[in-house]
Amino acid sequence: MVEGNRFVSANDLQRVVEESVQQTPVIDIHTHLYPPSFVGLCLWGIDELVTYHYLVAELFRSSRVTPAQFWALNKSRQADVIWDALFVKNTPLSEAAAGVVAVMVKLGLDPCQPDLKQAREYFASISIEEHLDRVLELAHVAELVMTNDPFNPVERAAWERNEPCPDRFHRTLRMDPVLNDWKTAHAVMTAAGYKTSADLASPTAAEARRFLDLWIARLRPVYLAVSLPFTFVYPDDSPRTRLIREVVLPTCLYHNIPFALMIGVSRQVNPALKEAGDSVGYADTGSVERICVENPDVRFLVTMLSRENQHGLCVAARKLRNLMPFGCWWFLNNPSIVEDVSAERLELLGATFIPQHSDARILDQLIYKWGHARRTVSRALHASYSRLVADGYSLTREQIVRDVTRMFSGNFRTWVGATNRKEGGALP
Ligand code: FIX
Ligand code: ZN
Repeated sequence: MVEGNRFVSANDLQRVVEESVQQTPVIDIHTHLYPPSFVGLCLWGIDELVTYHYLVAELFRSSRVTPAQFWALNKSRQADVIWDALFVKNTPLSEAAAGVVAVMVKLGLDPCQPDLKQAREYFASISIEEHLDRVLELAHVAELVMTNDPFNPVERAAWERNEPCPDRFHRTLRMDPVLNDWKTAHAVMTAAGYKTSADLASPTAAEARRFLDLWIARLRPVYLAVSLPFTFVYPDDSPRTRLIREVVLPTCLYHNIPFALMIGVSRQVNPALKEAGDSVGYADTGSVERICVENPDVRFLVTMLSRENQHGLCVAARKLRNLMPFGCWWFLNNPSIVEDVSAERLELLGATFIPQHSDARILDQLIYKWGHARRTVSRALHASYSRLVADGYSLTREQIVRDVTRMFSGNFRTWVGATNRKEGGALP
């Protein structure tokens, strides 16, 4: 038997690791969630769960309905079509479908119903405020990080109305329009009175920074973020490289906040699927190394979408102390891959990475995305500790809890809060 600082035996190891992983609160560093006050943006409930874009993509493989027919339906009819095709006529085997099942079971609902009647009655009987608390408790999520886009008119209006945002919902600033669609970003900035120009001529950089400074003062983001295509190359002679060098990185340095790069998406390979139409491509980890080497005082959070990029990202992080790998993003968010990637990261980086983020778009998803992530991460951790104990190391529960806490919140807190970096403060 083991307690506190006494050594954990090989027999008890799996149970102690699972308990530690299950009981440790997490900071979910990348989601698309909004607080209840952001009406229309805060998504929850069975119809949203079942029409998640992952399941929309899967619908068209198990049904004869066409995308045009599907999009012509209203939300609840879309949910009925998906429920029938993926949960009634087929076994919910995929991770996304199994996720809905896991959420329903945790909420006391029957996932084997022929329709969504029972589930809809349940969600109609509860308030979002009480549901929010329950979901965060069930998922053991202490704080989460939003994806905030000041170029999105609906969201911009909500912030300009000063909609209340609880502290546990951390903000970010999404740079996708600035770095992937300057035409749109330039139009929004110009409409807001900033003297930017399509060709980036002066004073575009200074004006764009002024725009970001205003939104940083308004949202107090924990990081700036961008998703980048798999073709991303840094540096090159594109407007993107100029905007990164003249606008985004100086802004990160000035406000001492990290820059998150999410690299490897191939947007809209099948536009008929709308949000479900994106894909993946193998990206250049050399670009990650070069931007980190070129900017030693900027802290980078990096996740890469392609499975084939995971090893390169791990090795790059061994060379670059301002590079924090995080999460098993999107198409990697599957138990077999999360366990594999986490095991490799433990072997190459110890506990100096952030194992997962949920990317949740619907509040309820936190329940299964963290339930499944904790299960797989604890398996990878158990394998690493087992080897250590088998080699004769005396491991304590306290050490295990310390490692898990570091990966689930400590690394992120340091990354976004470390103000002493300039004085050469050591990484934790
Ligand atoms: O760029 C992103 O933040 C991606 O996560 C999303 O675009 C994507 O649609 C998603 O929801 C992945 O899980
Ligand atoms: Zn995302």
